Amino acid sequence: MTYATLKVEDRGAIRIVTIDRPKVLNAIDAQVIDELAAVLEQTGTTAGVRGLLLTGSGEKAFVAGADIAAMQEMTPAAALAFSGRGHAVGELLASLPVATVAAVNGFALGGGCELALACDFIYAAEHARFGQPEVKLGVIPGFGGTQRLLRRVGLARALELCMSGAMIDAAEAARIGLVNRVLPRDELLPAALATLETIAQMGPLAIAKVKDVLHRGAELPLPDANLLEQQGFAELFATADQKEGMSAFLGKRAANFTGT
Ligand code: CO8
Repeated sequence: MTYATLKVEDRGAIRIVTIDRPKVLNAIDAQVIDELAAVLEQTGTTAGVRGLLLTGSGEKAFVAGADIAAMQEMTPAAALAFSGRGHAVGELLASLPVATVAAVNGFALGGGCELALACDFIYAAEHARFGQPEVKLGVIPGFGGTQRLLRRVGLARALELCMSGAMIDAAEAARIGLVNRVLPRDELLPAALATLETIAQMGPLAIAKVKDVLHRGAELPLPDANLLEQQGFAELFATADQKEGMSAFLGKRAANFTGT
């Protein structure tokens, strides 16, 4: 399948999705959203894909936000629909049964920061910049930013970022827990790929389950979240992968997981 706004490449078991509108710093318009939704839906049902890396074209930007020119004349109803489609992409990312990494290779502003936040973790190049500058445009984040940022960095920092519109550098983003790792520019994609390849060696059902338990558990009261963990732990004992993983360990050999 080919896309007008995305480059999609499978490198072994890892799918690399690059948002490819460098002339507008990879700004997200409706076509980007639709194509992201299509590629994510397809990824969720493709057995061979065991990890997803999301990045932006060029060296300047991951994504500099939603496309301001495309939003300028939107009515409230159109803005609601656009935001809803953006949120659906965020949900698709969060519910993918494989690990997702945003490799942030420059500006991640507005919708770009929000898109990165919908990935399981964020790796950033040293020159990357993060921010939620929507208030400078007279609006607020509409792609999950207020809520995912709040959950990742806490209320005080989310309020400061969303209300000041200020940009922070990669080191500060790591300090506040928005970013997992900061890397020299040339090491960003190799490091993100290496992490995804390591995760791809694990039992795929266990990876899907632990991601689901963490994402869903984060929204539940602790007793309910702990119950979710217990159920997930127990369910995996009905799988061939649990038998294979434990007998491989005890037999001092590498596990051969089948995802069953
Ligand atoms: N939308 C449209 N075009 C953009 C955007 C954008 N978000 N960002 C940059 N561009 C364009 C510029 O207009 C410029 O085009 P041209 O060459 O034709 O003049 C080109 O990209 C290069 O940009 P600059 O010349 O501005 O480059 P600088 O290095 O001077 O500045 C910045 C880089 C700081 C990143 C600057 O471009 C900037 O501030 N961009 C806008 C950032 C922003 O405000 N983002 C938030 C947008 S609102 C949002 O994301 C809300 C999301 C919620 C809904 C989502 C639902 C899916």
